[in-house]
Amino acid sequence: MSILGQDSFLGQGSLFDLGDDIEVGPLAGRIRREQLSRGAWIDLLPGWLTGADSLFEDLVDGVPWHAEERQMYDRVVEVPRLLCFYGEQDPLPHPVLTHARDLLSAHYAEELGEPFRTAGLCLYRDGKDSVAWHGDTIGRGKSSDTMVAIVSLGSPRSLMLRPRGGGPAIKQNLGHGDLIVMGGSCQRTWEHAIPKTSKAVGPRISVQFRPRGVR
Ligand SMILES: O=C(O)CCC(=O)C(=O)O
Repeated sequence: MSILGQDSFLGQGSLFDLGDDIEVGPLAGRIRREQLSRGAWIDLLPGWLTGADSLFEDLVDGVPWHAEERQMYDRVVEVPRLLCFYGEQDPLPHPVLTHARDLLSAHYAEELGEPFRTAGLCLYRDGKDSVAWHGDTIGRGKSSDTMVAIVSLGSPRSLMLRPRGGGPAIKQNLGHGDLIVMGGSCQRTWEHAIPKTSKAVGPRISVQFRPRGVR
């Protein structure tokens, strides 16, 4: 029985893509940059990770997901998604994620000046799971430019971005295997969120690679 309450999440065959080999391809010449404002940007590469159906299932079943709680006024509420954080020394739950992190580190080495070191995994079980507007402002993201790279797996969800302090939001749809890198000042001058949706969406896993100290 999986954490999602089904015997086999993809038991009826591939829901997402048809490839067998789990792979991430080269980034150079394929990833495209979109400038936002105030020194923020996003890089996008749809379908970067291919053949990821079995990866998705492995992560659903193999990652030690846990719920977190937070204080909301006078109540403690459960954060509406499941989480697992892999620190610098922790082996990642699948070799393709290690490969993805290393490719990202190599591609952005000069611009970022340090490698991606940690991985935060989030499981959005359905459209009721979400994350509110925020920037990753713990660590370097608070005061200087940094990068957060996200690989999205499973059901498509919208990542919303808006300038901190006001301004129109932009919507980035993230599908199975898509890569988005938020860079420049994005964590301190913009905010991002995965809103709830009333659409009948299935589960999604987000894998976020960050440099040391950024959360
Ligand atoms: O689900 C996502 O891709 C975004 C996650 C996120 O912003 C976070 O965990 O800080």
